[in-house]
Amino acid sequence: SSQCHLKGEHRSDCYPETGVTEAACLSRGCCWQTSNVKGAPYCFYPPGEDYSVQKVINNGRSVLLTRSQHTHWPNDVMDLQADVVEETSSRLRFKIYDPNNKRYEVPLPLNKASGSSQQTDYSFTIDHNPFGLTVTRKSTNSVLFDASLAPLIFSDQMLQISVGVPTTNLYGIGENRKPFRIQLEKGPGYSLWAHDIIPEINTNMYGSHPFVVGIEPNGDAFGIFLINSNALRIDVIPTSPVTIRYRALGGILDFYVFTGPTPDDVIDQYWTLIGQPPLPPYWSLGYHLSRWGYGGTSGMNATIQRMRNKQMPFDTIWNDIDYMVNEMDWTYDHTVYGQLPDLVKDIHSHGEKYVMILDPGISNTQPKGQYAPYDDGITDDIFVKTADGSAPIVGEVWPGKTVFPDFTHPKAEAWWQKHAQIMHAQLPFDGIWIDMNEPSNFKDGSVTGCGNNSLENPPYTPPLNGSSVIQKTLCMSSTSYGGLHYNLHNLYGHFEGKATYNVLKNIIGKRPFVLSRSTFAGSGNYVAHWEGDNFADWSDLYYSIPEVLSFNMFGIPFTGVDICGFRGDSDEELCTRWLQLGAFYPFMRSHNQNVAPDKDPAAMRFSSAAHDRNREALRLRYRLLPFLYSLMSRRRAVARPLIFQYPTDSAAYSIDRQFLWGDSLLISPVLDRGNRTVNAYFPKDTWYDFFTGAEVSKTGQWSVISAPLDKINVHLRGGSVVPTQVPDVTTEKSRHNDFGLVVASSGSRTAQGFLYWDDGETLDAPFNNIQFNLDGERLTSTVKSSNYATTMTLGSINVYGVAPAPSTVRVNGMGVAHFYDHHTKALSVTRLKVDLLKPFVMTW
Ligand code: MIG
Repeated sequence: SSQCHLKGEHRSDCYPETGVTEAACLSRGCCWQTSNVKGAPYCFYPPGEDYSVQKVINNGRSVLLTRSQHTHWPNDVMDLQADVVEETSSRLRFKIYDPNNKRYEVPLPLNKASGSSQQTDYSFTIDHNPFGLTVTRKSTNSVLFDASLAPLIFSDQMLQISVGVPTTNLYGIGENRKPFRIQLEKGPGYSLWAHDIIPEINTNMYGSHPFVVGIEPNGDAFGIFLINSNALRIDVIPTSPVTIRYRALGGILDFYVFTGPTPDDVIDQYWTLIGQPPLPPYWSLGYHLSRWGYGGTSGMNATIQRMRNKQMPFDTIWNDIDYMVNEMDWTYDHTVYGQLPDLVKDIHSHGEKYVMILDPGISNTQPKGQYAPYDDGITDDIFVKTADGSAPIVGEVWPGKTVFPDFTHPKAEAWWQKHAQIMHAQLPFDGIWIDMNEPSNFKDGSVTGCGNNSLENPPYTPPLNGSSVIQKTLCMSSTSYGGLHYNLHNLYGHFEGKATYNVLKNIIGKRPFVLSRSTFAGSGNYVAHWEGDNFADWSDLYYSIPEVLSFNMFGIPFTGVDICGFRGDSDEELCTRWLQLGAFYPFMRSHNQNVAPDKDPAAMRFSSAAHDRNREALRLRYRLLPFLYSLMSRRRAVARPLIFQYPTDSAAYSIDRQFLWGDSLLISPVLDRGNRTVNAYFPKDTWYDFFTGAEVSKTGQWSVISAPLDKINVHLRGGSVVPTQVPDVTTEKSRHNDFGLVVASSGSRTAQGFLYWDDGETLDAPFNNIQFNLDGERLTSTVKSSNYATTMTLGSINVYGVAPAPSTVRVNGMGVAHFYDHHTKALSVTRLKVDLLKPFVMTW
């Protein structure tokens, strides 16, 4: 019909499932027209059949909507309300919901702004017929969020909205494996549905983070967050403007738009809403040693001994599921792991820490009275139940048949704590690793399958691994205290993480360390994250960077991947390169599958030359820990893409083979076998080789730089001061060593930096904060805070970009011996004994 003439970019897909035909399309009452526009659907909703505004209320900030015709999706909500709330000057909330029947909403405490903001960086317009909303950046008139493009669909199990955005530079949407910048030319789509699957392109992975950041051509940035925990499909369609099409299988449409304007501002605005991650314990910033299948304490001991013998820094040793009896939580195997309590004592006496794994599945097949975690859970009634609520739903995981704790249940945390405490009395663990919390189930739904209903078989299912929502997880109709698994699935790991964090905090009375595989927006308040079951090859080495950068946007900066790869074999070159890059993951852990050969840095099958290189990578990590800790203390992203620092540099849009730590260090790893050079981009700025102080001569361009096997390229941005510390074999030791400063002079011969320091473990610890400032030939410190009583000695200072050669160097007025390299223009002073808790002055 004539009303079906609609330009491709304005069409809204009426047949998102596969197998569309003209007949099938028309039978839905939709339009069928071919199109040359890439990504445009042939089958689309007729324009005009959409919601329109019936009534404006609340001073133009809320509207009542209605539609006259049903869509083909079951149970359209015909009457809706949409609210626009100007929450802060840089944050707008846009919520579409059913005003007559309360629907499921994500039960997370967002940091709600107190009131309506008067002064905003944005304006908004509501279109009436059809209904639409646009949000415009006032300073540039750029339309950041254009939800007026296509019909809105709001049926019970299929909600769809399309949002136009003013840029092709988009980042975020996870957890999915992909290059850091969303590759628009591929018209990509992402399904967000927590799933136990090996990391692969185009598949839904362990967590859900419906957050995207856009960087406009002028460098202004904005963010869009849809808070919805149902299964989501987010397609990024290369129309003009680019369309982000959201489909949700339930809940409501609840958006937050952040206006930046810098990329860091956007991240800050997002984190302010979902929660800023707490500072982790200092030891957890050290290197973590883990594998599945040590074969008992003897195997653990062998690994520990070779690490210690070779003076390789590490802070922790971890146990995977093989430490348990029959893989049952809160047990340990009294045969091959019988010595574990003694080993943990030995670990602690060396200043090392112990972390072990827990899976959510609780065995329900033990004789009554034999397995208290199950018996108590039944008494407390805290397991996820079948659809009718009559009994716990039974799945199968490592211990065989299991039931699943309902961490939304008010009694679940006390139950978890009771068993943690009993275990802790025998094995005083320092951190907890929670795995399989998508939740993963070896059976689809349950051991007896699921009912046949619209929850298990929703009218629309996004492309999913296994193509079904129940694949490798619980039935959608199973019930928790907080509601249906259908709604809560993507939050299972989040609630387990929260409970585990609280329990650990209660037991040890210090900052908890919890590592979780499944996460949701806000999980960074409780947990660190790793990428799951990656593979020991070079491509997985590369994909670790987008993963780490994305999670630094998602509010879980404390992220890494299994160094050297979890699955498969590896060789010493790959492991060395991975340790070098891994030294710059905020969370640095090696882990290994049970069937894979040893890949630890001191593995016997690696040459002693490889051992030396690996030790260097670990020592570099430990040397930089005070800087990493200081970065983490800011509660901001730690690992950052270049584009966040140089948002107007179009050459940096797609760079994800290099990244920054804070705004100071540029890390340019080797990501290919055999390479002894790196093609690295240096944004227009001043850059120095971190190790030699030599200035990079050409910036604003790509350069091939040398990268021998024993070196990772790290460059320091002019204008930065990086605090370091003499490395040692554990953080307990290194924390007592001398500090150092590496100071990089900017073009205007200035530099700034700071050192945050506390006892590394106390909650709300008193802290010291020392700021450093370079101004020409004068470096000074200011002690901003000195509430943590300790000794902090500055042993060395390196200043890069010093010219002309200094004749005398004074520290606190006293002449000191110095070394000046005429070639690199680096000035260094060593053997200092400066008290960092008093202001100092260095002049030359
Ligand atoms: O079904 O506990 O991602 O790190 O070694 C595999 C065994 C279960 C998956 C985790 C991996 C861990 C493994 N686990």
